[in-house]
Amino acid sequence: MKKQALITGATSGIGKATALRLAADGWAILATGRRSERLDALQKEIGAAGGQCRTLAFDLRDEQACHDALDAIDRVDLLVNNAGLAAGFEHIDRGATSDWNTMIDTNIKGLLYVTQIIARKMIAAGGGHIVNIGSIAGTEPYENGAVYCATKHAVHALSQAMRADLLADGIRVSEIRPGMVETEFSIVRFHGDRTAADNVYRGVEPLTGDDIAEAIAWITQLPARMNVNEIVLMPSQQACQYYVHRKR
Ligand code: NDP
Ligand code: 8X3
Repeated sequence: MKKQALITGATSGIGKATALRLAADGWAILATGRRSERLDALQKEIGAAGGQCRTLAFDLRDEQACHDALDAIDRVDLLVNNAGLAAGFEHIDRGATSDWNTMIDTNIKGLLYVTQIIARKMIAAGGGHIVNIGSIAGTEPYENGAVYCATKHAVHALSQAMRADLLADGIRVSEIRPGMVETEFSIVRFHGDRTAADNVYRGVEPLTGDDIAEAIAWITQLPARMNVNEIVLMPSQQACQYYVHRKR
């Protein structure tokens, strides 16, 4: 029987790349996200390549929807808590509270709802592995990103605390904290403004979703005695949040 990997936010970017990579590595994929047409396309793509994929379309901000979608799943060997977003780029006095609620409800509360449901299944099964997608924003807060950074600080704290909570249950917890990755992230952050989104990556070769999937594929095939607590993955042109070398 194939091991099962549940990936949240598999309709785009890092989550989609991870679903394709893990399916190619022999995992049976449970792919989630809200956009069901994209999930259908992903399922077809994985199936055409000889892999297995089931899809679950729901909004993980809705606790009951998480239960309706996930309670009936028999086994999850790997949970990749990837779904998340930034919404808006403003100083704290000008940010939209609706954007703040969306980020907090998705990046923190949604991650918690899914994690609790799946952790209980892993405990019953005697083990598992949870990979949280954090960010360098989880330790390096920046101007105009207060609430997004706060949510990723929360993911960083939760990763460390859940690693301790689940230690005796044989559940490994890893956190991947990337710098710039070119996905739909910036288009979402700037509410569809492609010029503003493109400007984020101006003069830089950012990471790709495949680069992050490569790291996830590596840490999930390590021996059970070995855990990667944390990986910080950066583009070569980005030293940290504050130093980016842009080529003309
Ligand atoms: P994308 O916008 O490309 O993908 C985000 C994914 O999250 C989509 O599949 C989206 O699916 C899903 N998602 C968002 N909201 C919800 C929701 N309410 N319910 C269910 N699914 C949801 O961005 P990335 O791939 O870049 O982002 C993935 C993760 O990586 C995020 O947690 C982000 O914070 C993190 N990250 C990104 C970096 C970057 O530079 N891109 C750097 C560091 C971390 P759908 O819209 O179909 O629901
Ligand atoms: C997403 C990338 O630049 O906001 O986490 O830290 S950044």
